[in-house]
Amino acid sequence: MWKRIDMKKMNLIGGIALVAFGLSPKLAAGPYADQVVSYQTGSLPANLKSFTNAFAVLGAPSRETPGAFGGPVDPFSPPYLNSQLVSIGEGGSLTVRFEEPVVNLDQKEHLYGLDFLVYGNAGFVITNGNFSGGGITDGTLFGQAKPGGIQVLVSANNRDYYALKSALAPVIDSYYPTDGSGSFGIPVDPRLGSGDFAGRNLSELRALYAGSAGGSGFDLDWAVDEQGSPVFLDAISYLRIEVLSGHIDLEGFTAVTLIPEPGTGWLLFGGGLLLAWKGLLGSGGAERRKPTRPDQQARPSEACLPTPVNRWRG
Ligand SMILES: [Ca+2]
Ligand SMILES: [Ca+2]
Repeated sequence: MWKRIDMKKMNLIGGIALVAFGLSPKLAAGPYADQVVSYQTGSLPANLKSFTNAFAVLGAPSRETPGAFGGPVDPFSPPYLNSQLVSIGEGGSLTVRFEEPVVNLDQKEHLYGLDFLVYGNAGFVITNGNFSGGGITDGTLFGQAKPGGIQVLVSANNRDYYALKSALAPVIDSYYPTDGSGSFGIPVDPRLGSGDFAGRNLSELRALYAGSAGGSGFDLDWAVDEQGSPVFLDAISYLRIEVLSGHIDLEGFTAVTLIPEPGTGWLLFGGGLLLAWKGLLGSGGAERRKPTRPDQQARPSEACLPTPVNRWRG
């Protein structure tokens, strides 16, 4: 069971000073990260020295980039301003807190069993030279983080942290580029790889996204202790990103939206999936509920991708 801790009990963990930045004024209760608990910039490249506003990751990621060179955020046009992103360099870390815990549910209640999403600033490379709306990608990315240099850890109490380790764990700030027209909280099918996106234009990418706003999806079932043994977590309130090498740029964190109950409204997405969403898209945390502990919880070693979901339960 998780329990909320008093954020005034700041202390030293692992030699890293935890600094409470307080709540950002743009926030309200909901599925997004609510508070920056600590931020260490690490070693940032010179061009990212100004990307140190950790508050940028709180609340919902951008649907639009402001300014003269801005416009809608889509998989070809990721956010790029230091008001939208925070960067973390080698040796750095970022810890955020969710006011409403992120619950661990299986694929019957969370699409693909994923429990939270991390949004970065990677984008699909345009390979046909059309940057004015008719772009086509070869499925590769620009601005993405390199694999292997990042550790994602979670905690219910800000004391006991567990790494999320699995062959299935994605690289963050990589696939899947953010689409501001999609729904934050809905994961992209994690089986989709670069080849699936090759030769696609924007509307075809959106069809593959099937209503998702992109992001990298994580399953709390992937938690392991220091010995590498699986740990069952039914909910967490703290999320820490540690950068061991390279750097990453982050725009936000979202709990995964509950798959709705049957008969609560139907919506047809571009991907041809018939989806039922309670109260339509982007439902807040009020509809998330605490899980009961499953009798049979998949262990990370045996975790597998769920069978194709082409119909929501019911
Ligand atoms: Ca899960
Ligand atoms: Ca990046």
